[in-house]
Amino acid sequence: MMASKAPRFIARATPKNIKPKTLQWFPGHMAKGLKRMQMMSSKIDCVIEVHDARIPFTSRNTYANKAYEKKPRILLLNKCDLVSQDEVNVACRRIAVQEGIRVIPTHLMVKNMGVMRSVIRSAHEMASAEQLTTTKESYSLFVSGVPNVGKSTFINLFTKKQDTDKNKLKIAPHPGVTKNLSNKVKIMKSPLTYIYDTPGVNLPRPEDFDSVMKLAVVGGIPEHVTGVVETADYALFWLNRKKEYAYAKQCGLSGPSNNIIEVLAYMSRLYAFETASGKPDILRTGEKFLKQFRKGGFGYIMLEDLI
Ligand SMILES: Nc1nc2c(ncn2[C@@H]2O[C@H](COP(=O)(O)OP(=O)(O)OP(=O)(O)O)[C@@H](O)[C@H]2O)c(=O)[nH]1
Ligand SMILES: [Mg+2]
Repeated sequence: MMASKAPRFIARATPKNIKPKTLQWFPGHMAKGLKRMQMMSSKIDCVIEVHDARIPFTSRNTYANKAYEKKPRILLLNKCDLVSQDEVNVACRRIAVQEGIRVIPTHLMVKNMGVMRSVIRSAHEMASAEQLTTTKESYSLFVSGVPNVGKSTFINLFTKKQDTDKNKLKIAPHPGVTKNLSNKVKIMKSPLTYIYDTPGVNLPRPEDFDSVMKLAVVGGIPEHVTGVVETADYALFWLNRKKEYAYAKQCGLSGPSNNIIEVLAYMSRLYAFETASGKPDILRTGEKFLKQFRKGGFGYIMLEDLI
């Protein structure tokens, strides 16, 4: 007798399974930060934009870019450790060709000062070319980008080991940590180079569903804004779309699923996450699911169709 084959899994075609709570997150500090960036812009020689490699096109905030649109820019595609090298290469090439800017893939959890100094040297070159000069006495740079991409982490790499925590910028794995434009930080003696940290700025209005949900999945918008289960559902959509099914086993399922409630119910059993009434604690499990996703626990995936 022939063994019956397991039915082939078909990933759902639409990401919009569950409606997000809201698509808007633009706290007051972002509007203030943007205004200050606009005011400071004339003093800046070059902008170092930091982006999340998992959403290389979405995290390009054209709205914030308007604050310094005439300035030369370098783009760091950060958190490359969470995406496949092939996808990073394609995304870097595509952005460089489409926008005519230099794109550098980075992984800032590893302190590679050679790469960091080459970023700053590129900023010097671009600023000098823009201002038609060969040397400048000093340079001032901005680091900018959407929340939680690693802007403050980048600057801290230049501060000395012996610096106390007081001198370091605050870093945390959630968005909205830097709330104000920082004082200038000296990062190079020769040529004298200063950099300013800036608050991560999102879109002031929900421009489109996918952009907001992608930002929420990678931690650029707090998941309580879009909804924990709703955000986890969007992450599940991309896991299935990219055929990354490791989550199924890790959540205690026998195979992939298009249903986030089913996935979280199984996962909650594994972790014994229950409500006081003994039901699966879907909310707490949803947070755990997102945490796992964000650290690459279910696979390293880019939330973009590159082909
Ligand atoms: N996996 C990984 N994590 C990173 C990398 N760079 C930074 N992080 C982490 O990302 C989180 C956010 O870093 P921050 O430097 O606070 O990000 P930010 O852009 O300044 O965030 P806001 O101030 O909220 O806008 C922290 O937990 C960092 O440790 C990276 O290359 N890879
Ligand atoms: Mg910061």
